[in-house]
Amino acid sequence: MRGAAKTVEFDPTPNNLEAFWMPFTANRQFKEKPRLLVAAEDMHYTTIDGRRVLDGTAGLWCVNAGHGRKKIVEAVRAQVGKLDYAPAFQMGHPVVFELAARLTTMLAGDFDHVFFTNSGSEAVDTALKIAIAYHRARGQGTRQRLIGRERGYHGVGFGGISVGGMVANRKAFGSLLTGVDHLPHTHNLQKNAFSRGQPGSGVELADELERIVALHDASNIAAVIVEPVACSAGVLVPPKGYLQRLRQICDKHGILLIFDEVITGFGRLGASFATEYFGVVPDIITTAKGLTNGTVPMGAVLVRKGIYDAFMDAPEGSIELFHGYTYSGHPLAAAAGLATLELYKEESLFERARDLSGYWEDGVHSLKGARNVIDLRNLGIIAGIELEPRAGKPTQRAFAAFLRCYEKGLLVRTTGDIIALSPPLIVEKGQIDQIFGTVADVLRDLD
Ligand code: PXG
Ligand code: PLP
Repeated sequence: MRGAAKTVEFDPTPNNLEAFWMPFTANRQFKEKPRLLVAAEDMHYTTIDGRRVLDGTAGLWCVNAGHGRKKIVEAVRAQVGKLDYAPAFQMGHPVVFELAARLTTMLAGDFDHVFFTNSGSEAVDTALKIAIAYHRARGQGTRQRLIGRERGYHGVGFGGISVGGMVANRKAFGSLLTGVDHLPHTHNLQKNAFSRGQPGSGVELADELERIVALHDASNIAAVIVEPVACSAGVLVPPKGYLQRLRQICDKHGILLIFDEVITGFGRLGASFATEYFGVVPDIITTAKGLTNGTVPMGAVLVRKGIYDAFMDAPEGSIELFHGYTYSGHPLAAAAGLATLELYKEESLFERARDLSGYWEDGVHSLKGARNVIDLRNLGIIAGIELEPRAGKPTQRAFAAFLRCYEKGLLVRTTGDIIALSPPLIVEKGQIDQIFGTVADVLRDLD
């Protein structure tokens, strides 16, 4: 006989919230005064106390088509009733092949193969492994070094935090991967504050890559990984010409360029991917989040022609890449992904985002002159509002703004003293007004 099960009844009082170790959260503070969401539809969350909250962040930058979309919900429901799980290794199921084929058609250029993961972090670690193994397969096994960037966020795997550049995500975790260098970040308040869209100053920061190559020699370098727009570190928009310059230098030295499009993919910039928006084609793209509209976890690595092929010289019948996850291409995620891509297309959501981006930009910059605002940044449907930190108390002013916005019915996200905004792409103009109106109200009253 099994032991008597502990009765766990859901009760939103702090005492019963103890067991869950929450990610990237001030656990003790949260559990003292929890913020719980119980439902969501389109642009709004419903809180446990029955309030409607406008989603200014698309969940965590992932719910690009808005919440509870019927098409996706129905696809997942149908899939779980038909095939709940299929082994991912040496077996397959039809939906994931369809999704992979569909994804490759969304990208300009010759991205012709997709590796599935369950998150952006796994996509990043997968991409770094593919880059190193690719060079090895071509007889250039000394190319092992990886280059990331200061203030980069590439998830939380050991690979991702090694190439990432956010000190808090790195400092407690030991020696990380060896053989990693970092480019300087591109944030420059003195020269670029209050830029609309891409800032004009800083293209030369890409030339730092030449210095790293000169130090180690290109024959030892596998790949450079950057976010086209560094979102997690506070919406750092690349200077004009910067990504183009990185591409040129990588080409010159045979270094793979990886764009981490976990956030910038699926319409966030008003184009399918940042590669399309900027007209710069990397060799590998990592993505996740909007791939399934956040409904079921899924990430993906897209590779350009030639990368997959380099692995296919392995002996017939042998496994070409010793890498994969139990849930790579999970049927529910694949079904959610297919339905999501159809929905994006049916509702022309990427075009909608592009058309709204001017109105969005005006909304962001209407905050100029607001109390404590030292910079405003925007691209596509993303905004960063940088606040002067409270003396000796970094992050507190922005966090206070987050709490007050939530009380006033708006969900925003903060990182350091920066407020980040990225609503679902179905956002209406009136809701854009509400977002910036609420932030303006909150900043007016916040010391
Ligand atoms: N790369 C990039 C560029 C990301 O933005 C990841 C990798 C990792 O993805 P997963 O699925 O493992 O979380 C991300 C995720 C925030 C925030 O508010 C950003 C992310 C995740 C959670 C919060 O800045 N980015
Ligand atoms: N740890 C153990 C003990 C396992 O057996 C497995 C998978 O079989 C893993 C970790 C990896 O899990 P996943 O494939 O879900 O990443």
